[in-house]
Amino acid sequence: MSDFILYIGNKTYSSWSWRGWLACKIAGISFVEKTIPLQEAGFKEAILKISPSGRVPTLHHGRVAVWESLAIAEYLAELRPEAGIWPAETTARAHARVISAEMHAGFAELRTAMWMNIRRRFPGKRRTPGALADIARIAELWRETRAAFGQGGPFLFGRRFNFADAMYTPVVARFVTWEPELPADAKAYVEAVWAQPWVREWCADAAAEPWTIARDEDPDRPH
Ligand SMILES: N[C@@H](CCC(=O)N[C@@H](CS)C(=O)NCC(=O)O)C(=O)O
Repeated sequence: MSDFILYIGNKTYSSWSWRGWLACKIAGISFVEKTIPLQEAGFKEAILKISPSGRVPTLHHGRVAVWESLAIAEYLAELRPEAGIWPAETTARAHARVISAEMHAGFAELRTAMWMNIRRRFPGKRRTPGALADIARIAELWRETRAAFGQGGPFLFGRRFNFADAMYTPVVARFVTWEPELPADAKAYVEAVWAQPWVREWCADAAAEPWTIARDEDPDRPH
């Protein structure tokens, strides 16, 4: 029995859960996954029992509780420094951390306008000016990162999918769902991430989930 427990929301909708789950995969730990379906009866009370912020993902490891996605990655990087959660080289690692922090703290317009719903396709909808500005910044950030560090593979830091890629994986999912116009290099990155085996595993699990959040099924809901 694993001594790591990762609490997550529905895989279809819970973008932050995905990041925490990918951190566990990259770290190579064996962990028990416990799903608290968001918006189902009693979900908030259930989350508050395991996470003081009332949010998921939350990782429990013995007496340690870590309830922020970025902090989960940092905790696992300390426990498993060899796993490649961050790049090994200092400059690359600094860059991976800064673009991960930029994702963690930003792109609110994109996240509000084009929410994550892995099972649906809403092409062409919700191209608000703010979302398009966030998308342009993300495409630029991916381009600069790959130009500086991406040689030798399709991911932001080349061959290995690391936590910076994990931070942008739910953005990739949004691009697959909402199909905003993207430059060719961003499209190539989207395809590489979408084909990554852990990404496929999560999407297959999402497709099999029984829960639906009605609000997130309507692409024309009020902004
Ligand atoms: N800053 C947090 C964000 C976590 C978050 O917002 N999680 C959402 C699910 S994707 C949640 O728990 N929502 C519960 C709610 O809305 O009540 C992190 O990085 O982990």
